[in-house]
Amino acid sequence: MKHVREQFIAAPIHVTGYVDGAFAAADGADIPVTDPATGKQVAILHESDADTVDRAVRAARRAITSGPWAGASVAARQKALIAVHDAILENADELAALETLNTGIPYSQTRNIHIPRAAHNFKFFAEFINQDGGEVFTQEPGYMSLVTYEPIGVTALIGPWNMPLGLTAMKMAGALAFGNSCVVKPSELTPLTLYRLFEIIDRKGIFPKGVVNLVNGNGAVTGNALSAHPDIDMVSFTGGTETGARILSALAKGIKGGAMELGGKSASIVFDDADFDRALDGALLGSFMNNGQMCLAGSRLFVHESFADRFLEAFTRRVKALKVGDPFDPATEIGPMINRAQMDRVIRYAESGLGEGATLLAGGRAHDGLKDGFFIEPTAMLATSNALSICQDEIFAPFATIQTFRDEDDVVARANDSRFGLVGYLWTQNLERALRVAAGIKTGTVLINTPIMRDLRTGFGGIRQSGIGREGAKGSRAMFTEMKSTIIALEAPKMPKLGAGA
Ligand code: TXE
Repeated sequence: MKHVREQFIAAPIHVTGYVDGAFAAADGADIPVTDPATGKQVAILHESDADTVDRAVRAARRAITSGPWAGASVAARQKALIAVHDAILENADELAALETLNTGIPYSQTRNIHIPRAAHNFKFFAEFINQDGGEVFTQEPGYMSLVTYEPIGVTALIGPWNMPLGLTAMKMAGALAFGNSCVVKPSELTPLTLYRLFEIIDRKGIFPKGVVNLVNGNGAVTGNALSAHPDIDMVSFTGGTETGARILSALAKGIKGGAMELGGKSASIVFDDADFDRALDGALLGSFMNNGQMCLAGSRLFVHESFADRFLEAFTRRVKALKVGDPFDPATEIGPMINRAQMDRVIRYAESGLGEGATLLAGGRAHDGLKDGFFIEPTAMLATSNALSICQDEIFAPFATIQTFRDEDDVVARANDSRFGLVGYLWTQNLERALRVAAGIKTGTVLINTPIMRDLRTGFGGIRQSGIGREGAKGSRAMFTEMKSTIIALEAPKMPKLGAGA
């Protein structure tokens, strides 16, 4: 699959938008798209300007007010979703190669985890809408009340760069399953896989015109034009907390809502009764998978002091042994950071950690990797206090902090001492402790004795600055539908008759 790199460096592809069933002309500003492993340009992104965004939103509106998608049957929506699922799997090798080329995530992870999961989202929601229904209440004598869920309308789906296809596919699958149309905006850093998916969808003729639209470009231009557009009905966003706040203020002007899946700084607590090896393996995967660039990374470790020395020694040895290199190499465990700015930022965090009194256990520097790539050494630091910036800020990199603890209440308080609230990881073999601590952890998800597990039947999302809303079966329904209550009188209502005394 490495040949994909040579092919794209030799002939960078042109990425545009897809509006109303046709690829848009390459007319906006040119933005270079880079392979982070070599620093070389692999595509030219032609930015969608406000006019293109407006055409995309109008096409999406037409698609749900007239034409075959307006009121499309469950069977029709299922057929389209399964067709996307199949198309992703048929093209999995190429999509995984493009994802690796554009993000630097090891091919072993994009091919085996991310691309199959992107496909699975479409199958999951196709099955969910077959079972899903409204509710009927008959408790009030003389009345029947119905709760139905109607499509919310035109959805704007704005995605991040760390798992571009997988995370945005989840939004697309949910939005389309519940009968909406969408305008998708990938990150300007990583547009390749979604662009390729739209080419495949177009070639196969899966959706009627205007149901799925793609706009590409910077947040300040294309993203802003989309989230501030008066005719979108909601935004589902995954990305940084500051951007989420900006999008929410644009939505507030139209009294509209948004679902925000933002950053995290999740605590991973290893109690003295944990299975040592399982906790060690889990802590490593939870901090370093996907080059450490995961919103749900459990990279703020708390280790019980009774075996802290042994854990620190084993953890440090394994971090130093992580294989950094070409993400197309099957042996590679850590690829490059997404860009130079992110690489420099990680190194600055290691320096600030040292300045604040933390101890460097491993890494903290640039790594030779491939020439001109954005590689850093996987990093671990022993922190003296949870107040350090390396324990409070989302570094979004292969960077773990470790603190020790003695007391359960104290560690719960420190785990909750964060402006984020995405996930809490617990490692213990004591059931009572697991459930007691899980109840005390202030996050949207708690994972016990497992790293990075997602289950679409449950909801995933955060509290505090980690976001608003939950992605998953019923969470996505809440996000992508309007709940309507219809109340029917079954007999003449027993109510006062106004004006009946005349
Ligand atoms: O994301 P941005 P960035 C975190 C992580 C990372 C930080 C910043 O800590 O270091 O965020 O990353 C679009 N209106 N996460 O700056 O800017 C943008 O074009 C509308 C966590 O790259 O939030 C892109 O499509 N859209 C995370 C998307 O928002 C706008 C994933 C995300 O970009 C916009 C990624 C605007 N005004 C980063 N400005 C996670 N939760 O997994 C930007 N965008």
